[in-house]
Amino acid sequence: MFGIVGIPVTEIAIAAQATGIKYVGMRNEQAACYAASAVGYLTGRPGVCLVVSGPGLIHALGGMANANMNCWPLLVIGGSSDRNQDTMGAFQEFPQVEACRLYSKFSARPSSLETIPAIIEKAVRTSIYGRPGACYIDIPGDFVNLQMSKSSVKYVECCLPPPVSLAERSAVSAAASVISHSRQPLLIIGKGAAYSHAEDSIRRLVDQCELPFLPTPMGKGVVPDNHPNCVAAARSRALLHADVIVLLGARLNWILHFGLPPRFRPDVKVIQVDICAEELGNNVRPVATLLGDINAVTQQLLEEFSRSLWKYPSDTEWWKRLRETMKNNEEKAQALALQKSLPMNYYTVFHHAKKLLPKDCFLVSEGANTMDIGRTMLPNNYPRHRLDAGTFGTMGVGLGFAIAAAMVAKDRTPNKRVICIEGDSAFGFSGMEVETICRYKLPILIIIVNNNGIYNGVDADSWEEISKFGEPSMCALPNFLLPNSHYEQVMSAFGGKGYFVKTPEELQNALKASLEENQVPSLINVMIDPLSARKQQDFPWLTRSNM
Ligand code: TPP
Repeated sequence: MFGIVGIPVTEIAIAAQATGIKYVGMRNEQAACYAASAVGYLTGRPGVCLVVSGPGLIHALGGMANANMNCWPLLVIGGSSDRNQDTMGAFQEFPQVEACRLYSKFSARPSSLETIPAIIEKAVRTSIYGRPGACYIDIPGDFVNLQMSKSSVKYVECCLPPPVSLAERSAVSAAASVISHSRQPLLIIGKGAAYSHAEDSIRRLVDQCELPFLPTPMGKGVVPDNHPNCVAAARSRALLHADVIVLLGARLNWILHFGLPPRFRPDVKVIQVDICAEELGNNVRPVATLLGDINAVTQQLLEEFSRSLWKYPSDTEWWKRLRETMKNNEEKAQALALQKSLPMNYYTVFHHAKKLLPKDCFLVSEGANTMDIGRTMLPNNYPRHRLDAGTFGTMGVGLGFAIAAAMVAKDRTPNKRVICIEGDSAFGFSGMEVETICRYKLPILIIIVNNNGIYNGVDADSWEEISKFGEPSMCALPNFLLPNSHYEQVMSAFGGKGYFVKTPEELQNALKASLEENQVPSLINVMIDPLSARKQQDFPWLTRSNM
């Protein structure tokens, strides 16, 4: 349970601890809600976000919206004004149940204390059944200290795990037939596949059928990025020329350019595998729809291919073109990474990080260039080990996600590191959660890739010049932030280790030092060229960031 206490929920947090629920006190409800939703993604059971009434709940709405967009389970419990003060202008009064309806699958207030267990069960069940999402429960202040006899409580057993649904057999055969007749097939692995723990079956599908695959940002690691069939380094070309695309828990939304030309062939045949019926047919009319659990449906496909023994030939023109493009793109990125000039560019920073970061770490990332370039440069080897701005493109998720990952790791894999790679703007959205990280001594390493701005910034001299023209609010571009900000001092202010680095050597040393100190949170503030950008792109639509 993550939250911020106050009237009327302090007692709920204390009671939760008394029953053995961990309570993590955060500094803003938005970050608390992001953290709770990330626990839902990582564990398949909703984390809880506990908030006070009115403004507390309103801060959490961002986290609820983000969870719904990502299809992650989440339970928000909000205190609200006493029932006999409703509509009277009570302290922090707000129509909370109504407000949460837009941001949740289920939003309700129990009618009495006795019904709380039943309503919690329904909220938990709703959050994880079907397409996962956020649920809200409203607890009026006067409930909190009400007395009742234990015998009148209607205890309810926790819901059964979500039922696993299979696709129609005819749809599976149709999909297998389309795939086996394709000349340029492509599997796209989304975070839905990660959520459904489909890693073993998808890995077998890739290996058995020798198919090229492309992960979406949080689908990375379902099959390791270093698998020879991963064509992430030729993403645009793979999307543009594939004649058959199999979507495994990935949606044809903005992240996949809606599945439409000019980014895709107009005649591309799409096979959709999804848990949600309403998702099927969005933007492109599919040739086959496989409604069901991604893991179970992938196993159905595997059975079908085991009968036919079909595999995609390894010597096709398609493979040749994909491999050439990958090699070309990797060489371009490598050339930028090895540039010696200072200040460093993005590629140099990630090149050094890649060499030193543990292979099994959680990677949390947000920012525009920082996140986009980092995604291409830093490999993921394990499923559910990448958390980022996601489907909603939300800045501010990073530290909450990192705290959630560290809390989950603490219980299950205690030595696992959480690396949180932030743009300097992105860090600003939830920077005070560094105090939370230090309070709970979480082994999180924050790396800020600092270009003094949003997308781009200016150096200190240019900032001085600009300031001479008048008020920065009138003269400075809206994306500029204060040059050379010492964000690492936020970390040292709370007892963690802070590093300010300008050269590759300083970066390497800071990385080594912070990774050695396993239990000390640290922050490396890496100054880069304020004008550093993505490498030259082959397609005009890739020259500007999407967010
Ligand atoms: N507010 C929210 C909540 N989400 C957003 N996506 C934005 C604003 C718009 N936005 C997109 S990326 C970004 C912002 C503010 C920050 C990019 O700058 P930075 O984090 O420094 O990364 P950089 O691109 O400079 O590496």
